[in-house]
Amino acid sequence: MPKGSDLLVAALENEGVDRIFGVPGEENLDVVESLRSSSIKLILTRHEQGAAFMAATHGRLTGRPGVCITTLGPGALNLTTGAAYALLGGMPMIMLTGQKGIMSSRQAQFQIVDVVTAFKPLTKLSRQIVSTRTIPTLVRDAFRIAMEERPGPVLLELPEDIAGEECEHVAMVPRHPIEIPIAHRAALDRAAELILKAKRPLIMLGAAASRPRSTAGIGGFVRRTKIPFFTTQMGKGTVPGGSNLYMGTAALSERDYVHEAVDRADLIIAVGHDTIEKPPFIMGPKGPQVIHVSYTPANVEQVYFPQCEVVGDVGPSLELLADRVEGRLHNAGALLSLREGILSRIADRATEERWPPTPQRIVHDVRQVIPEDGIIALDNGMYKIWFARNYRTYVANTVLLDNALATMGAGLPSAMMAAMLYPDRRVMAVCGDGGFMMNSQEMETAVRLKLNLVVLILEDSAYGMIRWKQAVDHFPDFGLSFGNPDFVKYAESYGAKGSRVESTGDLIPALERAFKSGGVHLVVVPIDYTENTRVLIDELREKLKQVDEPVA
Ligand SMILES: Cc1ncc(C[n+]2csc(CCOP(=O)(O)OP(=O)(O)O)c2C)c(N)n1
Ligand SMILES: [Mg+2]
Repeated sequence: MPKGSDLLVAALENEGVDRIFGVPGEENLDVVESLRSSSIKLILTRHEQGAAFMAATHGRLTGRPGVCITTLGPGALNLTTGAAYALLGGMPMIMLTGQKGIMSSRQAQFQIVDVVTAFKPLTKLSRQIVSTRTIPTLVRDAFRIAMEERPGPVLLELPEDIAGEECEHVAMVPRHPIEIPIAHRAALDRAAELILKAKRPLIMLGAAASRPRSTAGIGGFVRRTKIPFFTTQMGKGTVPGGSNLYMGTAALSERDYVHEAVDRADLIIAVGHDTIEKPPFIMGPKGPQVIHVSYTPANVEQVYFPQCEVVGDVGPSLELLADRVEGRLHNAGALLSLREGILSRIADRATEERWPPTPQRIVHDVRQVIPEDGIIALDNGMYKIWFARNYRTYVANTVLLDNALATMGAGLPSAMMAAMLYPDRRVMAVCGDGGFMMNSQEMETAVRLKLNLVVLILEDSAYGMIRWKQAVDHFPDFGLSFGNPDFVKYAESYGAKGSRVESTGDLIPALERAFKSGGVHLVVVPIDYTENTRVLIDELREKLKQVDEPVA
């Protein structure tokens, strides 16, 4: 006779799950036993947070939920940051947590936390499984909810007595495809009218534009309308940055060079914008009108209140919108004359020899060693702004950055997931010395899994972004510096390789050597963060003083 845990694992197989990440506890042992004879691989991590970041990234990259498993109480609570990462980032994920038995209680309240309630604000659905018979339907429902727009995390708690209970076999619920409806004709007509009237239109690609299902249709819209576009941090790559319509990425909310185009636009077609991102521009009473094109309606914010909405499956809806305006847009390229000025100033100092290297130089050199389909996964720190601003992308989802929860600690686990899914592509984690140490224990997991992965650590012996903000706000330098382990020895102690870059000219060769030697390779380079103030404060402030002439 099957047990509850057998039904759970069969239901996961029914969903096409091939890996589960996590740290089991004694309450999960029936599930572990059921996994042993299943087609699903159990991937142990060294902290539950790493498991959640990997599972969420699986969802982000494939559109199908990644799955993670933990014990009750302490293990489950270690998933909170990963749950928030998936919730804000719109990443489908299933979290399976154990619990003490619910039919009798032989350990009183030991380790018991109301996990289901604790996760309510961090998930789309958080439920306890109370009977074996409901397992197939609950699992099917959990996957549907996690995947449907807006995607996100779901938690299912399986008490150990339900997991171990013998039961009749219950049939699985077959999967079937679900199409997302296309936007209403009236909405498309209204949007087309605004686009046809616009004198200086601009497209913005946001976080939801990077969903695996979105990317094809969006490229077609940009090509057919020939309207220049910029991206948010999480919208990078959906349309190649090599396109001659790319105007830049809004890594700051205002005043950056890309905002020269934004400020002059009279219409912004915001594709897939999700206001969980730090605002890519600030709407005001006088600024451009905005058409919101996405899977879900816009939420109204002080800084984002679109005047027109096209809600539906983004790719096919944009195709219909392009049908209405293609060949009739006389002002499509009105803002293009700004492009060269924006991009050339962004590239400033990208090849400077200074030691330690500038952020611009590091971004430039990383781009040289990553092929077009290679993936970089960023942790959170000051360098994220520089990568968002300066790194050109050619393929969707080749820059995995988190501009939603913006948590530290996700860089290494998300890169590991990318390396598991795409073993033939180059994958690099880019981490600060602070963020790397938050989940550095997953180096052991990466070595055990025999991943090919380069981890680039940018060393400033500080929580650099906060230290910079402290200086910008005229506080004295205090409380944000630390010491580091010897990263080369640290890597070697895990059975990985390690190397330290000793001159600016050695960064590219060191990264090349790391990729060519294979396995897990940690490369450490110091970074000169004086550019943060020189460019992001002084230079941009100076630019503001210049009188901006309208372009058309
Ligand atoms: C989990 C978490 N804790 C704290 C913060 C706030 N925070 C944002 S960036 C940062 C410093 C990052 O330091 P590091 O990883 O060394 O990168 P650096 O800015 O120095 O390049 C901190 C503390 C955060 N985003 N996430
Ligand atoms: Mg640092």
